[in-house]
Amino acid sequence: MSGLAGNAGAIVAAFGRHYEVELGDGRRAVGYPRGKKSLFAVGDEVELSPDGQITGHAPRRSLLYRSDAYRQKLIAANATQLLLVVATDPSFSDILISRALVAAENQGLRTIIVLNKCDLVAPLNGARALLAAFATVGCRILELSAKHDASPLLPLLAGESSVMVGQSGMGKSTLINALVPGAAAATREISTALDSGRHTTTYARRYHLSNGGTLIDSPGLQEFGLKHLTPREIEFGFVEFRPYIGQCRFRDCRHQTEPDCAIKAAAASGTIHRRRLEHFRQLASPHHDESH
Ligand SMILES: Nc1nc2c(ncn2[C@@H]2O[C@H](COP(=O)(O)OP(=O)(O)OP(=O)(O)O)[C@@H](O)[C@H]2O)c(=O)[nH]1
Ligand SMILES: [Mg+2]
Ligand SMILES: [Zn+2]
Repeated sequence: MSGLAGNAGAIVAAFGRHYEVELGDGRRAVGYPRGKKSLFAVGDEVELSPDGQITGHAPRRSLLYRSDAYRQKLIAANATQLLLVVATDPSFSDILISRALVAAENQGLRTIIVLNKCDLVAPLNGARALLAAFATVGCRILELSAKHDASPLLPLLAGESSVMVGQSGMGKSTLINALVPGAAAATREISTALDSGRHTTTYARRYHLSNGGTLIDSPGLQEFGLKHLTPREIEFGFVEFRPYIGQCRFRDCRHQTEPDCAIKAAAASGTIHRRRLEHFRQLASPHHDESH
């Protein structure tokens, strides 16, 4: 590991107040942050003191995180690829996709949108219609059914450090179980009416794939706050806007109500999807940062 001596390894599970660390020789150790704050994420390369304190971490190649007015929530460090998992059922939030795309784009992560549960026929076309807004954002959209065959995803994960993000119940852990033999990630199977145990994922864990990639399962999220990003960084996350940037009448155009806005014109002509302009306007307007 570059720059780290001693007991060094990668964080493979994050429990909030402590971490599971995979050491260079394959052994697992428990790591504790020095202060109260959890400043590390799955994927971080850390150094442990003999008593398990995390004494340092290697520079990060990427850090996927979200933030609200009060705090940051680290999702994954050193990932190369984001898998945004949505499903035909239950329904998903499309602005949450735009939010996660902005965060990923600003950290140099490639994104794949996975539409899971395509075996459920009735809600399939509705889900596809909601995803149509993302057809021109430069990320692949993969349809599959984790329950029946998750293998189409596997070649896209080879050699990559991927992290799955999505709302609860979309099937992230089911995908893990389909792709990683023996993973036994807890999924939300509700077997009987008395079963109150909804086995929702409560902490992030990284798994090794047979093709050399790694894949992180993370707890479902309902919000993806971008308080840490400036309006320009949010704009940067809307890749299909780029050909039009600099073509508005005003150089500092926010693409809201300004006249002669090239983005607005592109949305009117259909080159930019109307929903994406709506998402941009909500995200770039500070008072609406947490609205959906
Ligand atoms: N019909 C169908 N159901 C699926 C499929 N994939 C997952 N499910 C079901 O969806 C439910 C939720 O799956 P999970 O894998 O626990 O979802 P999750 O995204 O990990 O949820 P959180 O851990 O709460 O974030 C379970 O009952 C799964 O059996 C699929 O391809 N088809
Ligand atoms: Mg889960
Ligand atoms: Zn404009």
